Amino acid sequence: MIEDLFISKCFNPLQLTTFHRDGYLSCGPLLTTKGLEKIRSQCMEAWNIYKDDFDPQKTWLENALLPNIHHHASWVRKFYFEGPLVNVAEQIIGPNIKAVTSQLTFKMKGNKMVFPWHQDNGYGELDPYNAISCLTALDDTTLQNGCLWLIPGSNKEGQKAHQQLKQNLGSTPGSELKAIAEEQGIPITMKAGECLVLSCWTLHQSGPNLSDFDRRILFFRYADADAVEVYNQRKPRLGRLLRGTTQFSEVQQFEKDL
Ligand SMILES: O=C(O)CCC(=O)C(=O)O
Repeated sequence: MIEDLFISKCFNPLQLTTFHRDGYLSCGPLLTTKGLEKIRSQCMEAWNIYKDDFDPQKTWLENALLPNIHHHASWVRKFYFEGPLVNVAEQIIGPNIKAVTSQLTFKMKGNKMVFPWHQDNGYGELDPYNAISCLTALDDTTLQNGCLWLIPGSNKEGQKAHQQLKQNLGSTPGSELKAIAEEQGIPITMKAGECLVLSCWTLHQSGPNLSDFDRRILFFRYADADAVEVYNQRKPRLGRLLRGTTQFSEVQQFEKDL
């Protein structure tokens, strides 16, 4: 039963105003204890099949990222396609919604790599610019184990120039961006099962995991159903249509039977 696993969520108007002003908002817990256990265990099954132990010679992507986790874990798929975040996405983006990214970003103990300052629209620029990233903590995230840092209000500054971050996650972004970010960034700690929603323009980073505990995050991104990839000749971004309609037939069909 979905109700045993997921906790429904609806922002009030004040919360929505806060989200649009600050570029982020905590949803609080979205997974029950049972839901958290189920999702964590399915994610770990997939992780152990596809990923090795942390290796400092490997890139951040190789060590910490497992894409398309909804292909490998049925309860993650339900959470992604039918869970409480779909309503949140509709409140923020509007009536037409697609699910455009699901991945694990697991900073396991021993992983001391930072994920440098960036906007999620810096990796994969989508237009319209109202996509959201939703980070659900599968462990408590702390200052010691590499919680997220972000700059409140940075969403108001729009699209930033990123230095080939897609290929080069281990490097630092432009020095100006880094200096501003380090002065203004705040840490966001979370309890396992809680979720943080970010605007596609909110600058964020995460630090090294210096603790003896894993720091596992389940990452989803939702976008307007007609969102296009600016970096890819404005082709429609493929993602399962979750709400409303789209002008693109390939989106209508995408992962329809998953
Ligand atoms: O999981 C992390 O440490 C950072 C994740 C992140 O910033 C992202 O996926 O955009």
